[in-house]
Amino acid sequence: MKAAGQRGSGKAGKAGNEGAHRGAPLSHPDRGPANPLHAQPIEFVGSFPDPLVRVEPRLPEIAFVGRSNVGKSSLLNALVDRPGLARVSGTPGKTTLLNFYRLPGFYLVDLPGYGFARASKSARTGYQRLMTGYLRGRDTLAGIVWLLDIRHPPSKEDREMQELLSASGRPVLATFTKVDKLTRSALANQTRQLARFLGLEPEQVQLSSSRSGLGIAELATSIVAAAGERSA
Ligand SMILES: Nc1nc2c(ncn2[C@@H]2O[C@H](COP(=O)(O)OP(=O)(O)O)[C@@H](O)[C@H]2O)c(=O)[nH]1
Ligand SMILES: [Mg+2]
Repeated sequence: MKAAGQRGSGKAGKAGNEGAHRGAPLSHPDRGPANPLHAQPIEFVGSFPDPLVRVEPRLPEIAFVGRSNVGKSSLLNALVDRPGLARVSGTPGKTTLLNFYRLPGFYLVDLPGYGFARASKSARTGYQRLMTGYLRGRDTLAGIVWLLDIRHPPSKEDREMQELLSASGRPVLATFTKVDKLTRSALANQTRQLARFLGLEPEQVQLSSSRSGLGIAELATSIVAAAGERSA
């Protein structure tokens, strides 16, 4: 991560000696909030097939859901600024495991993706059971980050997930991913349209890009707040 003062003016070298700011980086007014997850240690705990698995210690969990390839693992890595932590894949995977990552006060859970085109009927049923079990039955679940690709209208599976999420009664934060792929004007149009398709106000959605970093600190801030509310 670049520090606030590194914006490429020729004065940078001099400022290094004269600047009064040592220690914690200051957030730059043009850049929005600092990311509260960057300074925290994080470790992979394990992958589990059982949606009600006991993970010790008991802490609140924030889960990431969305179709395969929407950018869940990349987003998780960007949020904690650890590029290789969760495995990023160019080809949609068919894993049906819950991947737990531990921060000091809560877990991040990378859930399996849906909408994998070639999945068999029994794989779909297994997925449905896993997700229903997790989203409805897990009492440590403090919030869900739901990812949708900004470039595509919601799929049938996105609709089904929306129903499952709303039936679960959990706090959900929708984020439209890969916004770096669109021009500024296409972005504004797509945001409006996709939000309308989902019955959301554009303000209820966080735009994000794991590549450019847009929206990452904002999402991290929301995640910390949701986890904190749960443990309070
Ligand atoms: N341009 C762009 N590509 C992304 C972004 N996030 C993920 N990707 C790419 O999308 C593909 C799937 O990402 P991954 O994180 O594995 O998705 P997952 O299946 O939902 O976990 C990979 O090729 C990533 O490099 C993003 O913000 N911008
Ligand atoms: Mg993944």
